[in-house]
Amino acid sequence: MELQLWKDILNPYELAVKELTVKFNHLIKEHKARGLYCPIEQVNGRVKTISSILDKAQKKKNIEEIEEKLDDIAGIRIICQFVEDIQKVVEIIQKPDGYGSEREKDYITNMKESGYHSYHIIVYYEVQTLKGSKRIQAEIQIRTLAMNFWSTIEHSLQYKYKGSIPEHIRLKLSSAADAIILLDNEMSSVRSEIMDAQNSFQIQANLVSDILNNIQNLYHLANKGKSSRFRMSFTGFTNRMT
Ligand code: 0O2
Repeated sequence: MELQLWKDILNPYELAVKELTVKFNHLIKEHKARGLYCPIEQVNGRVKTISSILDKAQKKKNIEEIEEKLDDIAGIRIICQFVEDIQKVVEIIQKPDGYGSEREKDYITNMKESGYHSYHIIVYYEVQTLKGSKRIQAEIQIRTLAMNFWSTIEHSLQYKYKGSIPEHIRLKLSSAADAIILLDNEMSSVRSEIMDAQNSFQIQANLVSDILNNIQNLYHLANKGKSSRFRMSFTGFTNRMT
């Protein structure tokens, strides 16, 4: 297939990945601005490469079939701090005014043989393009930081060994996967301590940002003298705090 044709096919997927990433990042921002804990720590997105699509689609006969059967051409990865956050993110996505879910794969309760842990939700998402609107599938993978660490390493090894990872490395990966479960459980057991620490840090950061905004507003309101006095005393205050 010609490159231009591939570009035409993949364009809506790129748009979907961009839009979904912006939306989830905005959710993080909104939580932070309100001093609330966000179950989403990071969001990444990618469009599957042409070679990876071809690898996976070898058996499919035409492009419509590829687009229908490959549900992860548009991929969003949501990383959480704690394993409990995964369910909260699933609920956000499944909300009636959320994205809805077409299919789900719970590789957390049912770990893959490789040791892979993650929760996958396939959603339909509508994008507007020059050619009109298009409803496409996107795969949202939700996992903890620890699960993501394991999966990133394992993915590179799959690539290096072209899918046939030697047995001794597979055993190591399998015990590393067990360690990941243990690590996530240990972190969950001190979750409230960690969240308290993060909350007070966020409250302080929001307070500093509010004060600086107010000083800036004073400046714009032409109260330059007052604004400089506040700024100087605030800088002295924050220097004493650090
Ligand atoms: P890439 O490079 O991330 O795009 P299915 O037909 O539904 O049974 P499918 O479509 O492979 O099989 O679905 P599955 O198993 O849910 O996998 C979808 C994606 O999940 C994979 O995409 C990986 O990103 C991730 N994944 C699944 N299993 C593993 C695993 O054992 N290790 C790692 N590291 N990731 C996994 P791709 O196309 O394989 O890869």
